[in-house]
Amino acid sequence: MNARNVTIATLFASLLTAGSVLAQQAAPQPPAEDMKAAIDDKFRSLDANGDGVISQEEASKMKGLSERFQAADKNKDNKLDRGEFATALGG
Ligand SMILES: [Ca+2]
Ligand SMILES: [Ca+2]
Repeated sequence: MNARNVTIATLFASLLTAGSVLAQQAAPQPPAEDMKAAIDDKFRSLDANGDGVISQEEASKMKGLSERFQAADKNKDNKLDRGEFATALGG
């Protein structure tokens, strides 16, 4: 290995180290899968009658959801499906 290759190898190693430090700093955000699972859990716990949608009455059980219900109900059927519910939670 000549001097130039050693320099490149050293530079590359330091880049890898810098990259892993950046990855660690980005870690505090919960992984998307955890967020999705949390929304699923909340959706199931709110869906008292198990019909797969959140009615206005069911939405009233969760603090702050009633206020966002109309905006989140994109298809205006007065129910929140799983996707609309995720939108209401900002997820
Ligand atoms: Ca329901
Ligand atoms: Ca709807």
